[in-house]
Amino acid sequence: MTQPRKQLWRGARISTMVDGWGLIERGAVLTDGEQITWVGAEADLPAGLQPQAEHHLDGALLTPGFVDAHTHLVYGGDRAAEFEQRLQGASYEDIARAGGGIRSTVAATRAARADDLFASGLRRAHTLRAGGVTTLEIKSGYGLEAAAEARCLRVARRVGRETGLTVKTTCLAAHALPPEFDGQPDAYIAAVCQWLPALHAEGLVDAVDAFCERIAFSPAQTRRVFEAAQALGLPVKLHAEQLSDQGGAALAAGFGALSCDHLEWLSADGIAAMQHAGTVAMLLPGAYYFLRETRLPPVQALRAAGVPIAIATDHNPGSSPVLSMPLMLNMACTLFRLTPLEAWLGATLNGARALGLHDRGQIAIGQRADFAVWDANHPRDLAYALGNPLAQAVISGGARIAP
Ligand code: DI6
Ligand code: FE
Repeated sequence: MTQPRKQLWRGARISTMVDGWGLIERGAVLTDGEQITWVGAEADLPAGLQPQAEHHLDGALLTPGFVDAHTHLVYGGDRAAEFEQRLQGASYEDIARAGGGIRSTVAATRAARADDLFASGLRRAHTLRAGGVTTLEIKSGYGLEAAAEARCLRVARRVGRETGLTVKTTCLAAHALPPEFDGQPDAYIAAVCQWLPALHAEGLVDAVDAFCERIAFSPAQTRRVFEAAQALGLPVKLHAEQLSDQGGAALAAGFGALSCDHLEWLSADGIAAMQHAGTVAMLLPGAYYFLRETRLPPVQALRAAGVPIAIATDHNPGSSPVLSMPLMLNMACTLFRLTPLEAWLGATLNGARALGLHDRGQIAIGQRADFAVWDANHPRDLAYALGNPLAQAVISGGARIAP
């Protein structure tokens, strides 16, 4: 498919997400290849443009594509039985300690064929894409051995090639202790640190993550993973303060982390450290909801400190089997009391920052031509709609990738 270089997208209501909603009535966007080269009111379009293709959007809403900057999209099996157990009173931590939870997904992932992991990952990515996602982070963390981690990261890359989505991969080998290392978490962490150089050399790692928690790894173990990442020049991020306050956010901020994620138990010290480092606070309302958590992340304190807030699906089989960014907009507002604008910024611009990307998240000159077109009057309509609004069109780098 050869794509016309210069394209004009006209007749849209545009929300640029520059200085707030940045609404432009009867707006137009000009793209050249993968980039936006002009945005404004149609009435102000420069004369003599001669685009090679024109798209009339009939008053639809055009927004930046969503950046889903925290997912565990590639895995085998499901955890519906565990969901049932939790409804009968077992906690997420109880199940993990009893060898279920992440470990059961690890067993199913190791047993799966790569083609099957790819097929299920692709289906999930298609669903996210239909809901306006153009950039997607995918973590490993269900292989927990060198070959299985590499396999999942390769599948993630393949999902990116197949869907037209930008996929950023994160190595989360320090997600849980695999059974063969029972009682030897330090030995497992040493192994993870040894795997990183080869995974990186194969081009499979854009960032390194860990799960710093009572049921996972200690701050000292997390630090060793971060030191190994740092030695390779890789950025870090952290599952921090999800179930308890381990001081993980401050540790990660000390390594200049791109983001700290979950954060229900984040302390004032953690907030200060994140502010100092410019680390994004990644809030995950799907996991909060699905685990029926009651402790809210400290949204007001994050706001007051000026820490950028992002939101994402955290799609995974155990704590957040959700595949809709519009639904996350709604939950971020209803559960975490973000304003619709904060939720949108979290799902676009700040999500991009959480991946270290500065070329997307707004409709502006020089940004990537990544956008979604909606049957809506205003972006707040998508945060209001409690469901799974689908985009009329999803464009990545100037090319239509859905529907
Ligand atoms: N926190 C989470 O919410 C996911 N991973 C993590 O570290 C859950 C992963 C799972 O339960 O499979
Ligand atoms: Fe997660």
